[in-house]
Amino acid sequence: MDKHPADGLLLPHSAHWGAFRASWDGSRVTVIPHPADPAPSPILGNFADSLRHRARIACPVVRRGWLEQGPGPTDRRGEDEFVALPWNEVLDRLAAELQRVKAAHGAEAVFGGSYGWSSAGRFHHAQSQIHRFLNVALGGYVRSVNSYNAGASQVILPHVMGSLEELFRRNVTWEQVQRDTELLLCFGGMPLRNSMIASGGVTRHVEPGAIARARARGARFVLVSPLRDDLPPEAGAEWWPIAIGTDVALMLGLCHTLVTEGLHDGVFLETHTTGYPDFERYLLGQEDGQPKHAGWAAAICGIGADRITALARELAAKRSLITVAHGLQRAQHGEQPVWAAAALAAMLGQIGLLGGGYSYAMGAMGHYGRRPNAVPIPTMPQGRNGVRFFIPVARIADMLLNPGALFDYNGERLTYPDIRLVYWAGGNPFHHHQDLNRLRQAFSRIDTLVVHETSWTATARHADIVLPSTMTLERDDIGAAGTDPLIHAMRAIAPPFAEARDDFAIFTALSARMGVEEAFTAGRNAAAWLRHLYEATREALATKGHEAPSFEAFWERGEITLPSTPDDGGPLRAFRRDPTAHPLPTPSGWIEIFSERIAGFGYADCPGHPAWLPSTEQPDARHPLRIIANQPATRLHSQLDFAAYSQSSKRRGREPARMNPADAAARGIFDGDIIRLFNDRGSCLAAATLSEDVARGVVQIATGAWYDPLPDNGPPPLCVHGNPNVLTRDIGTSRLAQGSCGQTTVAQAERYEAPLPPLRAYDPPRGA
Ligand SMILES: Nc1nc2c(c(=O)[nH]1)N[C@H]1C(S)=C(S)[C@@H](COP(=O)(O)OP(=O)(O)OC[C@H]3O[C@@H](n4cnc5c(=O)[nH]c(N)nc54)[C@H](O)[C@@H]3O)O[C@H]1N2
Ligand SMILES: Nc1nc2c(c(=O)[nH]1)N[C@H]1C(S)=C(S)[C@@H](COP(=O)(O)OP(=O)(O)OC[C@H]3O[C@@H](n4cnc5c(=O)[nH]c(N)nc54)[C@H](O)[C@@H]3O)O[C@H]1N2
Ligand SMILES: [Mo]
Repeated sequence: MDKHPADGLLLPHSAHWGAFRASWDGSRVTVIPHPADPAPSPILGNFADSLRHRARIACPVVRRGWLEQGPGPTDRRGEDEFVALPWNEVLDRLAAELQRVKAAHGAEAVFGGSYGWSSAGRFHHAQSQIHRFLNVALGGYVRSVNSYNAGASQVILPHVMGSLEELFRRNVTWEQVQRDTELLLCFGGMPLRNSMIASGGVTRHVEPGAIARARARGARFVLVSPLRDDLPPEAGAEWWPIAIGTDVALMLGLCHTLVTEGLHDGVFLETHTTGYPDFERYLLGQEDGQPKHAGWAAAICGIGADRITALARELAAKRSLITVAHGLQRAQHGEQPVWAAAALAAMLGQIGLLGGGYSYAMGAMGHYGRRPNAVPIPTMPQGRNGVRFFIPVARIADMLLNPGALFDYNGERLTYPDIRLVYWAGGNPFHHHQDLNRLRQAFSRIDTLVVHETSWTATARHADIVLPSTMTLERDDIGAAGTDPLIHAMRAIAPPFAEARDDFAIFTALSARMGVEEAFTAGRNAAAWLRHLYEATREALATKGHEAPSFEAFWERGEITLPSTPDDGGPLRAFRRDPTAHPLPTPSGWIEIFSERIAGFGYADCPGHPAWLPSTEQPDARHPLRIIANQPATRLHSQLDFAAYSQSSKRRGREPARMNPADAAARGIFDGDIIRLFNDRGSCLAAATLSEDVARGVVQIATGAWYDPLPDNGPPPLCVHGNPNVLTRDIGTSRLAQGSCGQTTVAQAERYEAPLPPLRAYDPPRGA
């Protein structure tokens, strides 16, 4: 039993999936959701058995090959055994290795992009800590830009409407949806499992209530998605099971109907958009000889032409809101549905109206559809990065495999740096990246991989140096998100596991060895940092005349409430009212339905207006099934996959793969059978789960099952657990954004007849 001063006390804490009170009895965590949360996330259930699970990393370790032969390329990563070393020795060796790489190759040989969600606290935020450390200790690092969330939309939207964060985090709110919207057209849906999550956390999960109240008032939901449960039953949605990757054709069919029936808003297009005439020529087929009429769209997307024309009329007649899930743009040409939906909404002329227009990504996370805070939340300063190299985040394997190669990005021609050392804290590339067998090869090219982790993820297993981090429940922090009015005192409820240390403490010790401790810590310990970070928010509150409690008062109360911005529709409403006084941050200041700038880049895979560009990967005789690899309902990404609630979804320990009973019957697959999903890139096992909620020809397998390769079954090895990223394609969305294409791929499914291999993903590797 691990004793702690907080034993048995219920103390406030917060996670990306919500705020709560927790206590620790020496072996288990008890969690009580925050009283203000009308719909707490069941993902809270993953904390109970997490802190002392065997998957936790107990002490610092070094890969034997690295220790004995020194740094360098090797295909032993992920297979070698580890050697436990005392903290002092491992930190000495790591500091020396960082200094070697910096002296021999410069800071541009260090990739510290280190993408990942880590935990919700703003001080112990692993991303901020590692970036600050690398800036201070090495003068910088090769960084990554954009996210796996929104890799395509983050790049296209600023050209055509404005920044994703500025425009869409303050736009149509859930309050407006429940009061004003009459028709919601949801591409990819707004699944409650997804809106439960927000980076930094949300206290009140308002979405189920808002959807139910909108429907009770008479609002109608149309769900365009391969999965019926991408909207909750509360929505009572009409389900349009579209062929995956064909939404742009449907959108164009709707646009074509609007223009040919004179239902488009010519005044709005004239006064608030630029380039519509070019788009109209394309719609009418004057560019390529093919009118994009409803019948044309129907043949591509599998939705009847009559339904398309009827929906276009209904959209024009009602207060209509269009939403597009992030998932649609995590695909080849993912920029197009984001842009085509903007064009459709512009033609409807309701952008900026109460409850109408376009709310990109609404429902994809808890941040959207809320009122942002009127004062800044605490954030950890990261310092200055002196290295000019960067990559769009999902190009990591390309970068490691092709040093010196040129690539296109957003109108620029950039060079991949020659990376020798990769340093990760707070993310799991063997969760988030595509084509994991290729990623494995990429990691075999470098000299050294350093990972800070709480638990034995596949990324930690592939590292040369593994340093055990504390989990959020083991340290004090401040929980806050820019879209949640509550700031939480996150109190430590349990002592650190075994030899685990906070990332901040690890970087402080490394800084001391590298002669930069004072610059890294700024003379503060963790407790002093919490006060310091809180002070910025307190000052902003005081300046604006709000109650501004002292840090002690905040810590004692456990939370304080920040003022919110008004529900005023944000920049899009202001732009609608007066486009001259409140232009959008695009080159023209208007919504760009044709973009001169994008056209000027000359990319065939992202032309000057929204266009139907089919994926170059289509189902064929060998791989007739479409895979949807979407967000998991029972966890956040791969976090705490070993814990109780995530485990409750597994069958015979394997990740469930949902498929339509007709597709299962055609393959002799029964509910609960272990199946093998495979394509030319890789294969994984999964547990067949039959459901009429899945469109025919589709297999849905959530991301986040820990990669568990069976080495003697390859190459490439079989993942015996069910990580779909062994199947997905590692290509950019287009030369414009170079975003991730992880959402979908093609594969075949068959019953797995061989004896079921044991799962080893949660067992510590040899020597650890
Ligand atoms: N095929 C496919 N792939 C996808 C997606 C998809 O739709 N399909 N979605 C993508 C998306 S949207 C995203 S955002 C990514 C998510 O990818 P990631 O953000 O990399 O996934 P997480 O599992 O959240 O990884 C966070 C890691 O941080 C660790 N951690 C938690 N707290 C701490 C801490 O305090 N210190 C340290 N050092 N570590 C900590 C956790 O144990 C965990 O391993 O995945 C992407 N990958
Ligand atoms: N429980 C839980 N919630 C989460 C997360 C998590 O890991 N767990 N992750 C969070 C993060 S980091 C992010 S970025 C968001 C992600 O938000 P999204 O990316 O929007 O979420 P996904 O579940 O990947 O995709 C949403 C749906 O899009 C549908 N879809 C896929 N392809 C197509 C298509 O071609 N056409 C149409 N019409 N539909 C399609 C799929 O059926 C899928 O269920 O979720 C957040 N919420
Ligand atoms: Mo994400």
